[in-house]
Amino acid sequence: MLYVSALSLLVIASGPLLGHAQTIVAVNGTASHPIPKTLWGLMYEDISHSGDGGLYGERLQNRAFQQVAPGTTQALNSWSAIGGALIEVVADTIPLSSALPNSLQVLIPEGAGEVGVENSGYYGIEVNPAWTYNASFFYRFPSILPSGSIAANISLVGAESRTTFAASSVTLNPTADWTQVTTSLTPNSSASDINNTFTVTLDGAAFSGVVNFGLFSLFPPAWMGQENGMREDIAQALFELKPSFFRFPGGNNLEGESIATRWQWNATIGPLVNRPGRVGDWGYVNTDGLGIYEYLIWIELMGMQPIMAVWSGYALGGASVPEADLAPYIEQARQQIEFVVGNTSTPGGALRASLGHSKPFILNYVEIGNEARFTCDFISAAPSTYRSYRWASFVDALQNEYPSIRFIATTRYNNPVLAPKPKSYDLHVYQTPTWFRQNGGYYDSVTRDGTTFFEGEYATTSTNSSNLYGIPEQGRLIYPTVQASVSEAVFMMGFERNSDIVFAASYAPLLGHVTEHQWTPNLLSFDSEQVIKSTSYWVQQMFSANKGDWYLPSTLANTAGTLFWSVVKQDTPLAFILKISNAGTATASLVFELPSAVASSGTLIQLQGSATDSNTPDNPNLIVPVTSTIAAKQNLTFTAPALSLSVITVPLA
Ligand code: LX5
Repeated sequence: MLYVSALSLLVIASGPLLGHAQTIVAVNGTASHPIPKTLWGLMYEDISHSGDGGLYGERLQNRAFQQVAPGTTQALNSWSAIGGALIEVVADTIPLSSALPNSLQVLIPEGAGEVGVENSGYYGIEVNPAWTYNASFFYRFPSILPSGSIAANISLVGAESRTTFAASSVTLNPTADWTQVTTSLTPNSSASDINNTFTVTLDGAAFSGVVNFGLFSLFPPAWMGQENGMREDIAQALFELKPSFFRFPGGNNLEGESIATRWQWNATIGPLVNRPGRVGDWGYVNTDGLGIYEYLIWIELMGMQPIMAVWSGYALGGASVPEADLAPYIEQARQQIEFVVGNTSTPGGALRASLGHSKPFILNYVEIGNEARFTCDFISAAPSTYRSYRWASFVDALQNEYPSIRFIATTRYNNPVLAPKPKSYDLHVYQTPTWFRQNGGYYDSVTRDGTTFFEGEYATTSTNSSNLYGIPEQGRLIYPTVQASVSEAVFMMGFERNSDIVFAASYAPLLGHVTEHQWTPNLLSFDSEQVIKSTSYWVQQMFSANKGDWYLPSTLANTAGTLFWSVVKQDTPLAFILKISNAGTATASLVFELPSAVASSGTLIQLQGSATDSNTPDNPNLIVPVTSTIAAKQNLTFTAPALSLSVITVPLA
């Protein structure tokens, strides 16, 4: 049970000088528990183009015509013809690979001028003269061969202006065999907007006939130079959150609408020509260019550790694998973990080493499935099959193989009751600002029986408790608001206070493209050239960058109120860190009775705004944290502005 003491008595004293109530917060000098290193991190899945078109560095959409029906308009998604060229996606008679059966067939009419194809990217392409883009594609001449080598021009062009920002000529040899060409593009200037395209053109005077293209790519420098890596600005914004873990690959996007379309780790490794991609769970094709190996390398570069999910025998469309047929899926999960941590004498470890990482990756946490909690899901047998055999089947087999890994169940806590008893649960909540304020004590009364918790998904989705997943007109948020973010901060203070049992927590979803998204709000929104750090992003950053090492119990706040706080102690440099969330519309005054003498000044980081203020594409920095110096003393008086989160760091004397 949570540590409570005389401290809990909330004392409201009227401030003689201030003429309004002052909240007295007594702070205990004895820590109740250490703050886990893993407390703040990231929940990720490819939703709203978080992966393809977001974190993943590739700029071309539908680059390899994966998982599309040849001959359809949909198959040409993001592609269009230039000049008189006739284009179609075909099931190639000689596919580039068994994984990539489709190619883009381009007919160059007799006597045509410069004709070809163009790709509009993920709703635009940023043209940045500071970058050298790697560009490439595969080609073959399926029927008539050119009489000799011909030139193809690869360019970055203004979609409307047709201004050429970068161009390079490559040579196509007269061959019916798939051949890759690569080149680099360095723009001579930046474009005024993102309405730019990637073009490949040939001179119809030099050749008329058919050429098939496959697996195009346009890849600017990736974050930290990772091969086939991450988009720099998005990865950097995530890095600045100082996250300690990365939950992947999902979320729903792990599960697949069907068993066949589930996420499969082994389909996401090796050369890109061998990655078939899949129809993701959020209405678009995942290229799987961002595969398990790329995730793990990036997680390591970011200084995080993975919380990795394995598929657990259930697809979102409602299908559960019968118990008798589970073995190959359990084996696939075992091999997934072996790929991550197996030593090189194992097939998985050897495969990892062959990709360039012989040392096992860190892996302490593995989730069995995602959200096997839906008892209300009328089409789903998920909870019952998870309870009746899937949980036990997976965890028994995998725990036996990997005794040092902590396996996480994805049902509600003890609902349904699972056997064997899970050591950890991943709980999710999407709610209103009021709910988050009133439920900061969610874990306060949880029995301490060794079970630990990962709050793998939480966010304010709406201001309307009877319609949490509705539309904006019904209260759904498009972008986090100040009111939502300072209320989430109260729930996060509850994680700090209970971080003896809550070892990790992550807002969700993490990323969303402003043009095409299946869910709002998101922690970070982006388009093809800018990243919008939401007010909730800043709250996450203010907690993660000021995590502290020890939790100091203090007077408990009134959960029905609007003023909340937490106090932690940091070892290096030695300091008290006070967090104050004032979700009210009036300033509020507090006195912190600190347990020991402090320096005469400290640092104040403050996020403050009007309740419905949000950072948006038109005004991405409307609300940002402001840092200043603050006078300090052992009895520290602080006036919290309305609708604000304040983080005060006071060095000990
Ligand atoms: C939610 C929960 C948004 C998604 C799920 C995640 O973050 O993928 O784990 O989807 S939901 O509510 O539609 O199931």
